[in-house]
Amino acid sequence: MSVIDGQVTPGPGGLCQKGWTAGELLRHPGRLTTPLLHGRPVSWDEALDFVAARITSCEPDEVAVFGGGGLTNEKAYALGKFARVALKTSQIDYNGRFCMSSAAAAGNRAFGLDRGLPFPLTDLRGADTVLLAGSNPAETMPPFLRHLEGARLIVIDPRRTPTAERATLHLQPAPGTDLALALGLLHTAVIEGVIDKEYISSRTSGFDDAWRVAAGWWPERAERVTGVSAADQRAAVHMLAGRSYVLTGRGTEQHASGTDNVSAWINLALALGLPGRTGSGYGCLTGQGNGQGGREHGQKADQLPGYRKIDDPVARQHIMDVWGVDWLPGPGRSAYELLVADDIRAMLVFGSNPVVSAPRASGVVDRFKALDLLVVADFVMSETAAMADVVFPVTQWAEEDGTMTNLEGRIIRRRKALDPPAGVRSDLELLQGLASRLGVGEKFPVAPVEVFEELRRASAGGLSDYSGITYERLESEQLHWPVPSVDHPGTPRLFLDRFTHPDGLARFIPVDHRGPAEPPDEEFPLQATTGRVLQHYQSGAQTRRIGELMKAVPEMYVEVHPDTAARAGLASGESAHVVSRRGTVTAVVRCVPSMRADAVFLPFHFPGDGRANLLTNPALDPTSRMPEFKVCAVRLERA
Ligand SMILES: Nc1nc2c(c(=O)[nH]1)N[C@H]1C(S)=C(S)[C@@H](COP(=O)(O)OP(=O)(O)OC[C@H]3O[C@@H](n4cnc5c(=O)[nH]c(N)nc54)[C@H](O)[C@@H]3O)O[C@H]1N2
Ligand SMILES: Nc1nc2c(c(=O)[nH]1)N[C@H]1C(S)=C(S)[C@@H](COP(=O)(O)OP(=O)(O)OC[C@H]3O[C@@H](n4cnc5c(=O)[nH]c(N)nc54)[C@H](O)[C@@H]3O)O[C@H]1N2
Ligand SMILES: [Mo]
Repeated sequence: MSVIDGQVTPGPGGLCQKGWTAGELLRHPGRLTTPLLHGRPVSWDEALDFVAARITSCEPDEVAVFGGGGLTNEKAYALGKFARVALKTSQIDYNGRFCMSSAAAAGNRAFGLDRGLPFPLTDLRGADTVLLAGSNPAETMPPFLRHLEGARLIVIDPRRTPTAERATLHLQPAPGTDLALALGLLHTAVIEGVIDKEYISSRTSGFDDAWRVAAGWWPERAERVTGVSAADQRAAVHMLAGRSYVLTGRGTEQHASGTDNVSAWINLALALGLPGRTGSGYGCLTGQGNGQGGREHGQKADQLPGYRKIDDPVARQHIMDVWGVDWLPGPGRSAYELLVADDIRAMLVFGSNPVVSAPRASGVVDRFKALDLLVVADFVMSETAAMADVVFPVTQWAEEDGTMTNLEGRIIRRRKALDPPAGVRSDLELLQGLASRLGVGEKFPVAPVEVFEELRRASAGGLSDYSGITYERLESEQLHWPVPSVDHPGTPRLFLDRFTHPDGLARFIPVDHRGPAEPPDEEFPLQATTGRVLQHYQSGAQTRRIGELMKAVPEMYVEVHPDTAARAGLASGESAHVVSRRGTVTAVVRCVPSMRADAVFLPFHFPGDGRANLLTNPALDPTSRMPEFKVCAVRLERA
C-alpha cells in the first residue's frame, strides 16, 4: 500500500487487494469516534486535560513520543517539534527505526546522503538486470512490478517468494548470511574481471580496504556459509555487469548487522560502477506510506527537520530560530530502547502498534503496563490502543490534507476527500490541544498548509530541502527533493556529477560477515525469519478488520519444509508451537517444498499468541539500532 506514483491503477501489477479494500475502514463499525479515558467515553477537553496534567507531573525526559512512518510530512514534523518544544523531551523515536534505518545509515556513509532511490522509478525500465536483495515486491509493492518488466531479475531471498518465481536467477541463502554472499559476489566480480576500474579510481575511495576483506571470501567459502553455489555467484556477477541496479529491502536490512549488510551490497554496486550514473544505480525500497518523508523531518531521535543532525550546532541554531526557542534537547534513544526504557513514565504513540510489531513484544507489553500514562492516537482499537489510559480518535488519509514523500524522494499531495465522522479530530488538532495546555499552543498551527509553510523554512539549507515546494506547485509539477528555491526544478537524479561527501567521492566501507546474533544450536536448531504477505498490512491493526482480507489469510501460520515438519511430527494444517528463547507462537503449519530445510517463515501481522514478535531477538545493529527481525533461533513442536 505504499505510495508509488501517487496514483493507483487496478489490475495485475496494479493496486493490491489491501488498496481496493482500504476505503472500507473509513466507515468501519470499529472506527473510534470518541476519546476514551480508561475505556470510558469522555469529551476531548476531559481527555486532553487529563493527559496534560499527567505529563506536567513528569520530568521532561520521563515523557516519550513514538511516531510512525505512515504520518504525513506535516504530522511527522509537528510531532518532532511537539516533543522538543512542548514536552521539552529528548525521548522521541519512531517505527521507521524498525524499517529502513540500516539502509539509511549505509547510504549516508557511502554517499553522504540517504534517499531511497536517488533516481526516478521509471529509470528502472531501461535496466538489463535488477538485483533485489531481501525484497518481495510482488507481495509488498505490487504496483512497482511494472517498472521491472523489461529487466532480468536476480532475487536474493531464503524463500521462493512470488517475486523469486519471476526471477531469472534466485539465490536462496540461509537467513542472516547476506554479508557473506555479497562478499563472495564482490570477490567473484574482481576475479572474473567485471569491475569498473576507471569508475573506482575516479568516483570512489576506499576500494583497497574493502577488497582486503573480500579477498578472503572466495566463492566456495561463501557457498559453505550461505548455501549459494559458486556457479550461481558467477552467473550473478556476469548478469550485473552492464546497465544494472542493486536494490535492497527489509530482508537484508533487518539484522543486527543490517548496516554492514547494506554496505556490502553498496560495495558490490560501486565495484561494478553502478551508482551516480544514468541507467544504473543502487537504491533502497522504502516501506510505509511515508517511509521516506517520515525519516526526514524530525521524529527520529537524532534528527531535526531537513535531514539535519540534532548534535550539529549550526543545525540546532537554524531550527531554534525557526521555532522561536532558545533551547533544544539533544539526541534521544532508538525505538526499541525507548519502548523498554524503565525510566520512562509516560508514552505517547502516534501511528504505530508496537504491542504487535516491536521485537520481543512481551517485554514491550510488560513495560507498557508499568507506565503511569500510555496515550495512543489511532482510528481503530489497535492492540496498543487497547492497553492505553487515553485513546484519541483521529482522522484517516481520505479525511485530511498533507504531503507524503515517496521512495524516489518525490513529494506527493494528499487531498481531503471526505469529512471525518463527528467526534474525530486530526493529529495536528490533538497536538495543538495538548500544546496549548502546556503553554505553547500558538506554536502549533492545525492547518496542514500552515505546517508545511513552516516545514519549508525549517528544511531550507538541509539535505532534504523542501523550501522551494509549495502546495500550489505540487498541483502541476513532479518535484523530487532537494528543491532549494521556488524556481528550482527539483532533483530527480542525485550524484550524477558528484556524491555528497565533501570530496565528492563515494566511499567503500570495509565490512566483514558476522552471522546472526543468535546462531542455531541443539536446543533451537532452526532459523526463523519473518515478513509480510500480500493481504495483510503491518501489525494487521487495519487489515484484520476487513472481512475479505481475513477470509484470504485468516490466521497465523508458519511455512516449513515438509521434511522439517515431519521431523517434528507435523503435517500441513496442523497446529504447531514455534519456540524461541523469548517466547512461543501458535501457528498452523504450511508445508512448502521450496523452503530451506533449516529455516521457517512467519508473517508478523497477527495478534495474541500468534505474534511472530514473541519470538524475535531484539539484538540491535550498532549503527542504525535496527533490531534483528529477520533471524532468530527456534524449534518446532506439536501444539
Ligand atoms: N502486503 C504488504 N505490503 C507491505 C507491507 C505489509 O505489511 N504488507 N508493509 C510495507 C512496509 S512498512 C515495508 S517495510 C515493506 C517491506 O517490503 P519487503 O522488504 O519486500 O518485505 P518483507 O516481507 O519484510 O521482507 C522481504 C523478504 O526478505 C526475505 N528475507 C528474510 N530473511 C532474509 C535474509 O536474511 N536475507 C535476505 N536477502 N532476505 C531475507 C523474506 O523471506 C521476505 O520475502 O512492505 C510494505 N508493503
Ligand atoms: N517480526 C517483524 N516485525 C516487524 C517487521 C518485520 O518484518 N518482522 N517489520 C517492521 C516494519 S518494517 C515496520 S514499518 C513496523 C510496522 O509496524 P507498526 O509500527 O505497528 O505499523 P502499523 O501496523 O501500520 O501500525 C500503525 C498504527 O497506526 C494507525 N495509524 C495509521 N495512520 C495513522 C495516522 O496518520 N495517525 C495516527 N495517529 N495513527 C495512524 C493504524 O491504524 C495502526 O494502528 O513493523 C516492524 N515489525
Ligand atoms: Mo516498514
